[in-house]
Amino acid sequence: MKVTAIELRRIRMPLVSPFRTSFGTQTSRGVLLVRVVTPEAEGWGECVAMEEPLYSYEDLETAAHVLRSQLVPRVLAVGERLTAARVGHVLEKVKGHPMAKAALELAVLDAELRAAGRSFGDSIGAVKDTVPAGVSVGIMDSIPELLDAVDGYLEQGYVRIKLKIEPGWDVEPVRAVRERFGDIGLQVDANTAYTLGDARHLAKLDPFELLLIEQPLPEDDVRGHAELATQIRTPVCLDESITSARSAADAISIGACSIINIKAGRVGGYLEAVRVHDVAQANGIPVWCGGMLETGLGRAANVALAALPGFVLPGDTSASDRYYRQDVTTAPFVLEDGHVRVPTGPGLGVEPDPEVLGSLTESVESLAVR
Ligand code: SMG
Ligand code: MG
Repeated sequence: MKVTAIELRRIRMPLVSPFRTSFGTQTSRGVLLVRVVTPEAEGWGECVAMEEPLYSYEDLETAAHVLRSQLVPRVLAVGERLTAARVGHVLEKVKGHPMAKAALELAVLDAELRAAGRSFGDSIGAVKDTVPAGVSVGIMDSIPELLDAVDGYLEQGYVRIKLKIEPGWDVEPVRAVRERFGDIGLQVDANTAYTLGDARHLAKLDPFELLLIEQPLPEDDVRGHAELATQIRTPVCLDESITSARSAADAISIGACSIINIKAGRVGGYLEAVRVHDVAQANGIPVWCGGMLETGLGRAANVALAALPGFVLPGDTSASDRYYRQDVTTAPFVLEDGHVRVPTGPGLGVEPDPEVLGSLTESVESLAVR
């Protein structure tokens, strides 16, 4: 494929409500979008890095830097033999920066598929028309506030609730939600806020029959998760620790997780995300699709990924209005009976609205194409 232009665009989207996790509070989402232009079609990729390196070490600046200085030049150097399948291989020599790599690969893949008139879902093996939607609920100032928020989401039809937890906000909020709402699908996410020394405390979550506890320990403490899994009854799910299909195989082999949260940005792209899914499926490990507060562009790809057969748990694939009053795509993702629909049009199957995009844009950088 011949690439005639590549553009990096920074946008800012106000969140409908602040989102607090163990590493901080967000009131808006800064997003880096990658646009790849070819004579036949253009493609979009969304970089899920955050403004600060608190979820993982990447941030919007490091992503833009490595795209500009390393990733885009390497991809362009391939010339007309460029295909989406080659992008991962071409970028392999550059260490790290999975979120930046994933965004570029997605933009190339989207352009390729739009040119071929093929949907992203079909190309990666989606087998469902709709996927069940869970919702991730941030840490709140008080339990009544949390119960109100959860009540609202259940009212809208979300089929699973995930509570963000941290030391000081764990057993009591979980107890309150269980007592008030009964037998709902309920899980928690600690974003690395605990240590193995907290095992006895985390075992206090056992009576609440949670679907899983996500990433309680630091991302490099894979062995610690394996040990923790022997000390608590709640199934251990890894998010931050799983950075590739190989690391998934390793974590599974030592019993560090019985469930995996798959995020394409964290593993360097959707094609590697599919390989993580395949490894998990071969080992009988259920997976679900994580979220990084994506716009409609990244959400389209996530919803398609969540339609693969091994995604047997509801994902953090909520409707657009859970995050944004105005999404960047012409049609927002909406909840239909607790599900969101997998796009079927060419490529990502969604279109950015030029006016909305323009109004949200902070900067656009055109990268030179020889
Ligand atoms: O996209 O609905 C979403 C957010 C889901 O909780 C979510 N993501 O660790 O899983 C996670 C977090 C990472 C982002 S927190 C700002
Ligand atoms: Mg998580």
